Order: sequence, then structure tokens, then C-alpha cells
Amino acid sequence: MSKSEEEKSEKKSQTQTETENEAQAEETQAEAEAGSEERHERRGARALVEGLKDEGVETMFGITGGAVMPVYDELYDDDDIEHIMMGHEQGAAHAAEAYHSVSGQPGVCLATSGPGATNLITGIADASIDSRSVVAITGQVPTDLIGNDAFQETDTRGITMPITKHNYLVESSDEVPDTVQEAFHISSTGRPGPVVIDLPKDVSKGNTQAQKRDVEVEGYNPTYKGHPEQIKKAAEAIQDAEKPVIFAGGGVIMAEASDEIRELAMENDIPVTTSLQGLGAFPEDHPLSLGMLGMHGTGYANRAITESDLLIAIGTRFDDRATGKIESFAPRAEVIHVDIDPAEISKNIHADIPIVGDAKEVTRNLNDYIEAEFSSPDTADWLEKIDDWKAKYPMEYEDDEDSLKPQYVIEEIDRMTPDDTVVTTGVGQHQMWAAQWYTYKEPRTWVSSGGLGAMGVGLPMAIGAKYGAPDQEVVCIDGDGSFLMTVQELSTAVREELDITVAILNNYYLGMVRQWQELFNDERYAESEMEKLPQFDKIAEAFGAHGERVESEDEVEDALEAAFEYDGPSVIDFIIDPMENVFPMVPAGSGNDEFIMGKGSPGSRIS
Ligand SMILES: Cc1ncc(C[n+]2csc(CCOP(=O)(O)OP(=O)(O)O)c2C)c(N)n1
Repeated sequence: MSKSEEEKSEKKSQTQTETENEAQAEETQAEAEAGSEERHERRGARALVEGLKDEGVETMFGITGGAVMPVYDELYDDDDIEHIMMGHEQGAAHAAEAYHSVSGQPGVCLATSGPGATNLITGIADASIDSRSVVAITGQVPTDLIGNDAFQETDTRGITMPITKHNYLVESSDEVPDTVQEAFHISSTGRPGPVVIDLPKDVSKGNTQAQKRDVEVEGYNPTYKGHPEQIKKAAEAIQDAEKPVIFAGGGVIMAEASDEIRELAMENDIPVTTSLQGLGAFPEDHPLSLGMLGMHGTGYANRAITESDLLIAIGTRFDDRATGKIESFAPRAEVIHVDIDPAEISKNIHADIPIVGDAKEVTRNLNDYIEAEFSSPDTADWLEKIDDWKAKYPMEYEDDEDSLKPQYVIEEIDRMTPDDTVVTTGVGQHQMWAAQWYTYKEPRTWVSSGGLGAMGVGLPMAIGAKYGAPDQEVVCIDGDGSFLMTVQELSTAVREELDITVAILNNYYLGMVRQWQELFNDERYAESEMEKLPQFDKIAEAFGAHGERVESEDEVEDALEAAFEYDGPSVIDFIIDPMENVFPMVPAGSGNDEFIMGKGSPGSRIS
């Protein structure tokens, strides 16, 4: 053999060996993979729990039942996920919502088929309209019984279709890993929202070897970056404005954009108002804060909006409680609208400068543009005018000696709690007083049902909030009617030894309804009086919580101190003036410029 032939032959045998080695390696890997797949042969329910862990879930709220038992069976000896057994599935859904609101992480709730699933509905609808990331897992009857009116069967997918961002009926155990991954992805990205995973019992009991893959959801591609030309246009409009107002919605908080909003406001001397869900987006003790706008917003926020020439609306859907009569809302303003959900742009209020994108990213870019290429507007005269309105329409109430005023109780709670305290509420007058009289300074400190307005959310939300923010004080400011709707969750709080305080503003009325009846129905108090209410302090004690009843101002401080010091759930029943109303108020159907400051008050009408 010549030298070159020798070399060739050597090379050939080397290549052969390499190829053989590679083939063997591939075979070994394939065997290993097969082995690991075999090791990963598990029930659908196990695959679900593994998926939850992969998504970082540490806490979930729920109640067991027939169709979801395999999932609970998997949780039985799992140390990584803490499951909180609630008193009612509605409570589980609200707790999951609040968990997301305070922590920014998706909240997870779990229920059985049929009544378990339908009991989640209020919380799912609430999460949908208030844009909260909730993954609701429901058991379902076995696939071969679906459609047969089987025991505890409801069409969960059909029922939740209009109130979810997306929902799944999982048809085979092999689909479980991808479904979990997709569900969390869809729920927590873009505009947050609820996603339902409906899991038939045979699917959770059946075996699968399927592993999670990196899934891409076709057609789902939220836009985070705002269009640079639009952002430039916005920066220019801000520079030229004489009477600008920033309107921050809940989207600011969801997008963690509070710092950017503060910078935009403070660097350019622009006043800020918030929606109900935007409370905490901007510190309310700052001179540029106008507080909340809308039906029970401050007189000065509503006047400023009405006179403004540039409205910078960020992360808000222009709810009608915020806008009042659309034609009278910001009639003189050019509108910049930043929202991650393109469907919100020009839905209720026409946007002159629409920007689809993430509130944080867009506002940061906007700040950069203003700094680099534009200048700040001159708002000195505008701020002076606003100060005049602050003096003319102050937030005030009549503090008479004979009765306990709800506003006073809230001021005391405000004074006695740290800035990062989380406040949850039910729905009604107490909710509006809590919005008006507690000074929110930080994002993720206000949790309430804004869009759906669901009574009963306060206590379960306080429970969810405590898990989402375990080191923060949690206070639920509740109404007597709202508290009664989910009072059973006291058993959850006691069992879990949760350090939360419930302050009931008890007016022995469905107060907000009574207020409307007084003002607009000739004082015809149809079915709004709550005679013979149970004694809530005794109820608290019966559940094993700390309970107190307070009837006068001089007992307030001591009672609150005792509650905050008590290491576990406390309930204080504050017996308040039953005829107290929430003011200012924009009567339904009126423009925000038609607010009244009190009963019989002419209020403010801008000529
Ligand atoms: C689940 C539910 N049912 C009915 C209503 C209608 N509603 C709105 S406020 C309200 C009264 C609330 O009473 P309460 O909880 O005692 O609070 P208050 O207004 O007295 O502070 C009612 C019945 C609602 N918002 N939610």
C-alpha cells in the first residue's frame, strides 16, 4: 500500500469508528431517554402537579370532590405546593385573585366538577374584568360521560368561555404537560386574565409519558414595545400641553410601571389621578396626586379631567364608573392612550395618540424621549388652578360626637398601619370610603372588586393577600352585608392562623343601595335594611378568632391596637352612623363635571 493509500485507509477506519461511536452514543441516549420516559410514566394528575411546580406554584386554594380527587391524591404527599382548603370555592377563586394582585404571580384555584366549578364562577369573572392572572383547575366527569348529565356534570368550558382569557377541556393525559404550560403563559403574559383547565377524571387517572415542550401559542403574541413614532408624538404633545393630567389605571400596577409613572409626573410636574384599580400607582400624599376620579372620585380630579387639554391615560379601560357620561369626559383633551390590549384602544374613549404596548416599557421610553429630545411642559398656572380646586372641593365629612363615622375609622386604620399594608374590601359604601380615606402610597396594596363589583370578596381576598405578601399587614375593610356573604372563610383564617384584621363598617344596611334609594328613590328603602344582624364579634369568637364590637370614637384606637397585636385573625364590628353617605358623588348618567359634594349640595357644574 502506498503511503497515501495507507493514510486513506487509516482515515476511513477512523471515520468508521467515529460513526460507530456516534451511532452507539445515539443509541445509548435513545435508551436513556426511553428509560427516563419510562421513569416519567405517571398519572395525568401527577403530570399536572409537576407542571404546576415547573411554573413556580407554591400555593393554591381550593376544595376537593369526586372528579378532582386524583389531583388531591397527588398533592397528599407533595411538600412543594401548599394547598389551602377554603370554606367555599368562591373564596378559593377570590383568594387566588388577591394572591396575584399582591405578588404579581399567577393565583391558582382548584375545584371539583359541577357545583365546585360553578362556585368558582364569580371569582373567575372578577379576575377577567379586573385583569388578574388566575389559573383555575376544575375536575370534570370522565370523558365517556361528558354530555350524559352525569353526576356533578356541568359544561365548565362552555360556562367559562365568555369570562376567561382562554380555557381548556383536556381530552387525553398526554395533553396535560403542554396544557399547563400554555395556560400559565396565556394567563400571565400580555393583559393578565383567568384561564381554566377542565380535567376529566379519566384524564387525571390515566397514564402518560408526555413531557413538557416549549410551546408556542399560535396567534397569541402580545405587543410589549410601543411604536417609536407614536411615543415621540406623545412626548411632543406632553411638551406642548398647558393642562396635562396623567390617568393611571390598574394596568400600571400589573405592569410594575409605578416608578416610571412617578418619573413622568414628577420630572414634568404633571398631576396624576387614578382609577379605583389604579390606587397605589402614585403616592397619594404627594402634592401632584389628585386621588381617584369618577363617580366617587375627588372633586378636584373630576374638574381637572374636565378642563385638561391633554389626558395621558395609561393602563386603563375607561370604565364607566371612571368616565361618567362619555360625552362629558375630558371634552377638551387630546387623549394619549397606552394599553397592552389593543381591543381597549378607542373602545370607550377615542384615542388621538394610541400606543399599544406594555405600560412600563412605553412609559420608560416616553421618559427617555422627553429627556433626550423634548422639554417639560410649563404647568405652573395649571398646578395653581388645581390647588384652588383642592381648597374649594376638599375631601371632608361631618365628624359629630354622637355617632361613629366610617371615614374616621378608616383614617385611624391609615394612621396606625405601615405604608405597605394591603387593604382589601367588599363592595358598597365601605369600599368607596376605603378608596377615599386610606392613603395608598405603594402599588399592590389595594385589592378589591372593581369591574364586577362583587360583594363578599373582602375576607377571601385578605386570605389570598396574606399568602401573596406574608410579611405585610393585611386589613379587610368590609361591609356587614358583604362580610355575611363569605363569612365562612373565617374558619379558613382561623385554621391557617392567619394574621389578618377585618374591620366591618356596620351600618345595619346594604348601605350603598340605601344611599341610592335615599338620593334617587324618594327614601323608599326596599329590602336594604339589615335588621337583626348577628353579633359579628361573637361570630368571630365562635369561629375561634378575636372579636370586638366598637360603638364610639374613643374605643377605636384601642380596638385596632388589640387587633393588630393579636396573632391571628381579628374581627372588629364598628357600629357606624347608618345614614352616612359617600360623597363626592357623580349621579349615574351624569358627567363627571356634575358631581355633588353632599346631600342637597349644588356641587360643581362647569360652565
Ligand atoms: C354579589 C352582589 N350582590 C348584590 C350587589 C349589589 N350591591 C351593591 S352594594 C350593595 C350593598 C353592600 O352592602 P354592605 O356590604 O353592607 O356595604 P355598605 O354599602 O353598607 O358599606 C349591594 C347589595 C353586589 N354588588 N354584589
